[in-house]
Amino acid sequence: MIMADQKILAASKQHPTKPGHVFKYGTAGFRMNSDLLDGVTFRVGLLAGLRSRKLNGQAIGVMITASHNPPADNGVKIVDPMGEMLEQEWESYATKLVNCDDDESLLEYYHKLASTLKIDLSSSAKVVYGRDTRPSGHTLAIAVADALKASDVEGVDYKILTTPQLHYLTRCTNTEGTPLSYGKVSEVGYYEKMAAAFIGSLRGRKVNGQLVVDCANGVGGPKLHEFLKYLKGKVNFDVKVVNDDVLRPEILNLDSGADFVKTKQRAPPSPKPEPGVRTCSYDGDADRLIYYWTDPDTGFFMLDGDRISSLAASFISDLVRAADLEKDLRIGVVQTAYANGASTQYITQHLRLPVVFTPTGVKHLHHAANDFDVGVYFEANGHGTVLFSADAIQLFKNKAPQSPAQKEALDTLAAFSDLINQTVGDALSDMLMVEVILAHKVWSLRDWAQTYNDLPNRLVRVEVQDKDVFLTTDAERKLSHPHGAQDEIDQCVKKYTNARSFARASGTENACRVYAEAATRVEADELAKQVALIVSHYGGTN
Ligand code: G16
Repeated sequence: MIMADQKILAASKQHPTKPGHVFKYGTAGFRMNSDLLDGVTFRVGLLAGLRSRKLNGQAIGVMITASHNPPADNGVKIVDPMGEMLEQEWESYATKLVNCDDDESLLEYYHKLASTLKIDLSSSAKVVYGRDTRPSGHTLAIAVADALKASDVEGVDYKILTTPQLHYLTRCTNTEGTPLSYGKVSEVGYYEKMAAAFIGSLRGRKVNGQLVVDCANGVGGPKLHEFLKYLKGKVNFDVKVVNDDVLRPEILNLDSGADFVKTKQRAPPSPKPEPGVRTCSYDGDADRLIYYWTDPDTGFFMLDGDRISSLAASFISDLVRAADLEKDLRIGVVQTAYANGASTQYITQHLRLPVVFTPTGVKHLHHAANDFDVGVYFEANGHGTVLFSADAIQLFKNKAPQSPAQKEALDTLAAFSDLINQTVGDALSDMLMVEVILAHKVWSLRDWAQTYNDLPNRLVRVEVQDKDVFLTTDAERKLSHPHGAQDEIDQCVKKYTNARSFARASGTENACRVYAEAATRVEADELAKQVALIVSHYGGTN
């Protein structure tokens, strides 16, 4: 046996996978109780090295996070060179590699992949990696490091980062020194870029009043504090950071954060919501964002991913019109089945923009958004961004303006395209984007909320014995399996006004999700309950 193989075998013995488990690269990589992840993460490290070698030594990212999941969970996912999610075909290689029964079959499959994909195992390779604040992240990062060392891959450990920062660093590493350079290859470079683009996009407009940011006691807290230092003395941005305690890992995502706000449809109980104050929540790894306020008269009001999407699409299409680029650029919006029907109607009928639907998972939305010159994509849960094509960015920077108004629109678009993270949804960048738009429009959250009325909706989590029996079709809007379940859902939906409902297995949690919307709150709640019962019946109650 050659030396290189011996090194991999020896290292693999230090990081065994737990027998009796089947692992799957899901919506956002492998995600589960952290006790099960050491061997999985080691093998993901091996695959990331192979991917880098396959792509001529370009850096590949590995992020260790379980985002919105409870503190006991963790996860690991691979990031492609431009900061996008791992190419789908490789997800199945990852699943197979991770599920190899023992060290020998692991090595065998590793070589099989190398030979079928024509990967030269002696070529150079690089992997950059980071982790969120979960205590288990530290040992999992060691598993990645050991895999890289054993397979002779250069590794750069960025330690604690938000997920979008790791995506940013991956892209910066691969574009450094080229005309496509995305920024300085450092965390500081990220803050500097965001700060300059925020100031550039505001173009002298004032951010109105205080913004409270709930960081879910995750990595977003310390990173936001750090970012704010880069604005000091340059712009007046009054931010109060709350739920930013990362020293007590057990409170990560507890009764706080974007997922809590979206699913419970209420503000985190702590700190006590201040009536009328503009507030937003990040999730545990700071890639999702939800806005809301508590009105002294009407109570809680949420502005979720659909609202952020329509706000961005409306602002950008107005600017594109003002810049006289309407005929040159195709703007489109990407949504999933979770999008509120009223938002889709607003975008297609009021903004007159096309909407495309994909399955859940930013990897799908990102891909579809790339088909437009300006592709706005957000999941209702607050995960998303806006992608600008190279042509669009060239036009913003190089088109000769015919009037001061056109110049203003072009300059704003150019700065705006720098502000919005082009690699993945990013709570910090998205928050700055929303703040810029509100400042330009001189809007409060109430003004923003008045653009359309959401259909009342409800999202329910249903624990079943076997979530994998639920298979979907039609961009997850219908169940193809188990037979009979969709018919029952259809019959149920018919009983309510303007109603829609669907069920699907989560790709990040051991549960199914049920979404329902209808003309009234009572009907939406009732429908969600009925469909949840159907799901429990077909999936076997836990
Ligand atoms: C991940 C994905 C999102 C997806 C969410 C929930 O988010 O990146 O695209 O919407 O999981 O997915 P599922 O319904 O399949 O569990 P995060 O923020 O948890 O990484």
